[in-house]
Amino acid sequence: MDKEIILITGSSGQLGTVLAEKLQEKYGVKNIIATDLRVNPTFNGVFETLDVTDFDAIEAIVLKYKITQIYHLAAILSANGEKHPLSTWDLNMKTLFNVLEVSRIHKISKVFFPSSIAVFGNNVERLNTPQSSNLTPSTVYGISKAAGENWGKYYFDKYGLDVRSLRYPGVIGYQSLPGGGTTDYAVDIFHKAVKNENYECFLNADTTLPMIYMDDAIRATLELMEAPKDKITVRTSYNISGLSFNPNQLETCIKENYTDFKVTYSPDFRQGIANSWPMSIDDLEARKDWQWKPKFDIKSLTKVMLKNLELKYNNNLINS
Ligand code: AKB
Repeated sequence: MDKEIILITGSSGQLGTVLAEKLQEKYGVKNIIATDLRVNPTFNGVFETLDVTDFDAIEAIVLKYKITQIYHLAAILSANGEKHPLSTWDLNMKTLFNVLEVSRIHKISKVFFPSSIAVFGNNVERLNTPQSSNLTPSTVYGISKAAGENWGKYYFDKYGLDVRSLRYPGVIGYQSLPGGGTTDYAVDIFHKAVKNENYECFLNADTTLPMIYMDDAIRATLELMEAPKDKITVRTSYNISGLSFNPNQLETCIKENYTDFKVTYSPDFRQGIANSWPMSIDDLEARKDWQWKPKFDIKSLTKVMLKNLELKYNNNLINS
């Protein structure tokens, strides 16, 4: 294998924080160039401050480090995006175009672009939503992801740029905090339980959504990126499934460990977004093309989340 030097945008975000470490383990610390607007204080490795809306700045980093692959994670998520629709569109698309163009010009070998279940809208089968569903997203974030998927395919078809993508469900991990999504409750609730506080959930108790545990999400990303090129039959973005649950089911699981834990339900504008999303995902193509299989269910996810957050809070590795 040729030496890979990998640029990550949005490396201080929820997924980027964990993905950067995994890529360091795989490719060597000095070969991973983490970039974001702000450094994550716990990150150890090569970091550059980067505003991905600035084409010259990203090009300078690509040239400086002789980058061979890019994981473009920087984006504004569903709930935050609804507060500023036009600037969210500008940022999500401008950063993607900069990454695609710099990759085309400098012959980057592979690009990863995260899409999301937010690309689906009200018109799909909400149970086991198929890969090939019509995309009518209800949020500006979802619209930008649906457009981004098609731009990735366009760059592949027209320029041969090897862009690969996953439609992530809500990602749940203890290592980092989510930043402004509709599925954020499923991480916040664990922090409250471990701090012995009550939780006020912004979705109704029976709102079932597709989710994925962080380890599964990272493994799916690496398995997709390592799959032989001729196995990639979906050039927009692959559906991937982890598990599905609603806030009430998660509350019940947490209460098996924290019997006094109390959750109240006070839905806000994010309920409307969640109602437009699938309840579960059919990921047949990912299973067929690169043998995708999730490992975590609601019980194993709850166990690992509580155990690791307890360790973090007890050792003051996280602010209360
Ligand atoms: C969000 O809630 O916006 C994200 C997502 C599912 O893409 N977690």
